[in-house]
Amino acid sequence: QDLQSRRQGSDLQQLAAHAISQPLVSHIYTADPSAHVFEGRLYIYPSHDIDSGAPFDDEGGHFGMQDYHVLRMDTPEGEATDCGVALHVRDVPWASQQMWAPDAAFRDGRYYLYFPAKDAHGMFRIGVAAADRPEGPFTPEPEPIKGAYSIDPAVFEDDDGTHYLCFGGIWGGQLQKYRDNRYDPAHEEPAGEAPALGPRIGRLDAGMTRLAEPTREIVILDEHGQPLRADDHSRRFFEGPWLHKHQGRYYLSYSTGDTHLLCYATSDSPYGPFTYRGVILTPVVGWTTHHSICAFQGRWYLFYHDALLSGGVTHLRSVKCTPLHMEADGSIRTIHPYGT
Ligand code: FUB
Repeated sequence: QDLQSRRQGSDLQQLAAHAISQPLVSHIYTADPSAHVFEGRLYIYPSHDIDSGAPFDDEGGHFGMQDYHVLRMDTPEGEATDCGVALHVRDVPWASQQMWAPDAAFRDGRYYLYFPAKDAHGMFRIGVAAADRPEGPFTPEPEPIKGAYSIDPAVFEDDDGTHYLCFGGIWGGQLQKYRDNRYDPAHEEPAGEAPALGPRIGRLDAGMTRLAEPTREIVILDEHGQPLRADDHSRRFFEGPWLHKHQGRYYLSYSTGDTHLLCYATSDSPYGPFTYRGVILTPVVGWTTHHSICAFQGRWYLFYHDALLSGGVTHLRSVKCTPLHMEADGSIRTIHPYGT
């Protein structure tokens, strides 16, 4: 992480001059943007980055976020409005700290915020909170969602109205401690030619606060139909899964973590297997990269973050938005956040 920050530190001014987009807001730091169109407007559900004073560590302890603010935009090119605090960790009975990347969904007149946080034992769990309005305030369920774990929830609504909860992140996100939905502290990230770990996915029930089935692991295949290897760090899943659908095909996009790429894979089922297709976004300033993909008035947009505004402080990030080009063959054109 230090190496990445140092390399970028010397280039910051040049990168800023070539940045393809500006922060949506600059009065607070925001990250991990999950964008949706609700009531004809764009609502963005980001993490709210703060400097909590926690020391840097490999588990992401320095990401000490405590609450969520929802951002609203009339158009992707317009001003973003900060709708204020939507949920605070002190109001979540089971959560103790680290309100990481959230997502939101709508069903039957209610809005739902899905969020990871550590419980009193230091384990990441995924919670859900409900509201009458897209911007909240959200009222949390008293317990985390049974059967969900790790971080980075993303809720995908299919054309038939079915909602799927997808989640997962390795290293500080603790996904490597689970096999077949069972936790074992002895498990580590697989190594070498062993298959890489995949995010988990399960259908939500109609009430949107429970899983309707045990989650399954999503497998990502290479061009030969083999699961991506654990040592394939420039392609394997790390964190930040996101699902969208284009021309009847499912797209899974995600961060490769220590190689700092946003990649994507496609499938004919939300459960996969998905086949790796390429890079969406080359590395941004800061260690993490995390995104969402959202259509607004017939055009696709990538919402992402970088740490340029804070001068490269990796846990003080800013969310941004840029058009995303889907090619005629269904591939996604690679975006370079600071020009080519
Ligand atoms: O924002 C905290 C964590 O950093 C997120 O959960 C990860 O996806 C990474 O962006």
